[in-house]
Formats: sequence, C-alpha cells, structure tokens
Amino acid sequence: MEKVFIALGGNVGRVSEKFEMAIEKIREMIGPVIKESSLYKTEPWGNKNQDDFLNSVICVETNLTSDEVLKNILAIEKAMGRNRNKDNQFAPRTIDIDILFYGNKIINTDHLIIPHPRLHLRNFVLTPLMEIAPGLIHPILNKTIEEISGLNTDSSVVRII
Ligand code: PH2
Ligand code: MG
Ligand code: MG
Repeated sequence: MEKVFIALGGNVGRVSEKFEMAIEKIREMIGPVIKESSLYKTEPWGNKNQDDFLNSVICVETNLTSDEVLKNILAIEKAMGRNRNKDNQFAPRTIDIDILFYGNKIINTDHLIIPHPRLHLRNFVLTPLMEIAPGLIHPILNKTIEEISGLNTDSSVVRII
C-alpha cells in the first residue's frame, strides 16, 4: 500500500464539478481518498494569457503500481473530456490530473517522472500540499513541503475559495 499525492487542475468549463467526478473515479479506480485540500483559484503559471485555474491536491491510498495509477489517471482524464492532441503543455484544459508523489519512490522512466519535476516551483501545487501534508519529505530535495514552500520564489497568486 502506497500513499499517492495527486494534483487536480483545470480552467475550462465547470471545473469544480469535473473535480468531483474525477475524485469519485479516482476512489473507484485507484483507491480511498484519505485527504483532500480545499479548492484554490490560481493565477496561470507559465502561459499567463489564459483564464485562472482551479487547483487542489488529494492523497490516495493504493495497491496499484505507479504505472497502473498513471494508466487509470489517463483513462479518467479521457473520460472527463480531456483532449491531449489539442491540450498541449501550456494550453487551457478541462482537467489535468498529475501524480506528485508515489510514496517516497523516485521514478524516472520515459513516460513517468516522480516526484513531479516542477512541483517545487509552483504555488498552485505547494499551497494545497502545505494544507494537507506540510511534513511530507520530498525524496530528491530531502526537504519537507514546508521547507520547500519557504524557499519557493513563485509569486503567482493562489487563493483558497
Ligand atoms: N497547469 C499547468 C500550467 N500552468 N497554472 C495553474 N495555475 N494551475 C495549473 O494547474 C497549471 C498552470 C500545466 O499542467
Ligand atoms: Mg498532466
Ligand atoms: Mg500539469
């Protein structure tokens, strides 16, 4: 059994409803959701020329491997209407579901990098993570989320809703 931290994001359509549906599917297809952050309204990180996002972070207990978790997340994104041909890395998206941590494992394959390589740079991930897991240790940076947040220089605005 591993604890998986998963980030949800989106900025097109009825995003909070999409989050609820996605969390229900995550419960069915990955495992029990043991922690859920608040919802945050967040300034776009990267390409600023798009609408604000909603973001949240959840913690799920799972018996699945990291590859199985990824496969199920991609299926859930697809079922929720995500179109990966259209939604490139910087485009607005209906829903984006990212694995942040899979226990304390470090994974580096051609299709999956864990911990998520940019999580420590982004307020829209660090703020909800701080809410549910301030003492969680990043296995590469060897720092807690609280320490990483303190060092982070991202100035983009994130507010709880
Ligand atoms: N996701 C991105 C790029 N920029 N900005 C915010 N605020 N929230 C996101 O979820 C987000 C982003 C790529 O996945
Ligand atoms: Mg993604
Ligand atoms: Mg993402």
